[in-house]
Amino acid sequence: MKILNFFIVAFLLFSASLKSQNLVTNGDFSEMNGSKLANWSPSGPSSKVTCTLDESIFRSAPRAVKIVGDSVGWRGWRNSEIQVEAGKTYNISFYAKANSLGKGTRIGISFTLKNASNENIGKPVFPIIFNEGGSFDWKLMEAEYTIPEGGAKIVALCVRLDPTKAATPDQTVWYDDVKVELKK
Ligand SMILES: [Ca+2]
Repeated sequence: MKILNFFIVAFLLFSASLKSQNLVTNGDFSEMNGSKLANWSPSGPSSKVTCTLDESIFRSAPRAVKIVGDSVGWRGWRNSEIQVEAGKTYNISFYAKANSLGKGTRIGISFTLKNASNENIGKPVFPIIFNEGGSFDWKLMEAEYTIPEGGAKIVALCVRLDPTKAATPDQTVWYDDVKVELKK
């Protein structure tokens, strides 16, 4: 029986090692650092778009992030840097829920790529953009992205709300379970 238990444990460890690791620290928004969200901070130029935490609406307990805005100018929640390897492909994903998004308002994720010398490579990348407006319940959005030559880290990974002029008041997006995983 002991030998059988050993094989079961060994198999479980092996299975766990096959799963991709989420490179986004605190991607499920579960960890706090005092009164602030660990590893994430509000970011962006708009003073009329607000970033808050929501502990009543979430996909995974105990919370999700919420962004509300009705004016032009984006704002979002920004993560700290992620080490990546040039030439490798990564799966980028998150769950989003939305209320009353105006026509043309963009939600999604953006980041900047840097090389090992901390210099930007190209322009900011928008691997996932949704701009069809409306309201919807938790929905998985995902994309693959291959790191170009010289790329060493992803910085300013940001889940965001970019309202347009035609936006409706109180348009809201929630994000949860943000992941960047090496594609196997
Ligand atoms: Ca969560």
